Amino acid sequence: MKIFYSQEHRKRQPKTELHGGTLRPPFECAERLDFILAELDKRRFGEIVAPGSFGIEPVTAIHDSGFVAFLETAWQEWSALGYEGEAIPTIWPTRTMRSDIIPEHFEAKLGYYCLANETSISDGTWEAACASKDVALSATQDVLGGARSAFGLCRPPGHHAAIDQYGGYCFFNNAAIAAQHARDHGVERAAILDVDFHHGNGTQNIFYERGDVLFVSLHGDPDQAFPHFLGFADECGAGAGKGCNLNFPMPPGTGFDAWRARLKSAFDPIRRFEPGLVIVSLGVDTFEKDPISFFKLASGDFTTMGADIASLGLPTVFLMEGGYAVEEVGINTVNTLQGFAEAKQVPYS
Ligand code: Q9C
Ligand code: ZN
Repeated sequence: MKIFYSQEHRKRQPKTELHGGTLRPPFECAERLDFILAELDKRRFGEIVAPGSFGIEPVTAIHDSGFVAFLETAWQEWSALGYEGEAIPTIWPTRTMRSDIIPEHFEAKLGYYCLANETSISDGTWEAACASKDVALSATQDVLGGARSAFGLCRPPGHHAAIDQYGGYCFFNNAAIAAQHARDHGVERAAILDVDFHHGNGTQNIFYERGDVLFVSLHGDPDQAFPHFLGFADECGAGAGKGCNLNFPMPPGTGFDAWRARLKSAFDPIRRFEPGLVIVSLGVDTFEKDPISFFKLASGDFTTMGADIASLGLPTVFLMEGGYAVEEVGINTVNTLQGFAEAKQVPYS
């Protein structure tokens, strides 16, 4: 399996995450990828490949162009304001205010284009986000070219990024950009299976009214977990997308047996959709020791998960999302990939 990876992610080194009322070093840090690379190397698993350059068009095919332009210059515009810290919004167009005016003032723009302010914008964020989508697109291209599977080692992650909003450590929605790329290159229907602990609100937002991309997400009940305001079981898609959005929220303490039962119940709808490929939003923050999540998967369960996903018998693009127990992020991620790679190949029927 080819592992697509770019050093450019290191350009994003934020110093701050707003957490519990204080600014702390971000959970989503560059070291996460060091542990994944080290584990791949230790097991001699996969072949590391540099991504190609796909330009900005695949991004604007998914995201609002004003949002993309905002991100491109956000750090420079923030720096010009002369503050000491990183860019964090303090005001939003919430329920009681107007959201139909795109503001001129940069601090207002920050709130307009942001959905959660744990995520600081820092120097190099744009460059890292651009490299991350190129990693996702390269992995997708590999599978479109006939590979059974590929892994895009994306950082920053993507699944919380909506059409015109960043947050939850995400800027560009890598999985959505990848799915659209597949659609534009001969794949009639694409499925996105999101196994990150958190609901993929951005991916849902992007494809909610589309019938050509199935979105399936297993996640912590939004009643109890970030992103809190989306990801409930009754969100099934709308218009042409009716029936093409499936949410499986689960309560605190959920272990692998219960989680796996929900995963398997999602396989029939995925098969019936007859996708040309499946994109797995691979977060390993379902791990029992994850510092910000509440599922109870053990490291060995990720191997089983990978094999289960292989049983779909579909061309598969894995894209890195979350996972914050840094010491074990490598083991859990590579377990999933290896479980997939070593599973008996079951022909699609
Ligand atoms: N104060 C991903 O896994 N904050 N994003 C949670 C902690 C945001 C997670 C609350 C979590 C975002 C890609
Ligand atoms: Zn997550």
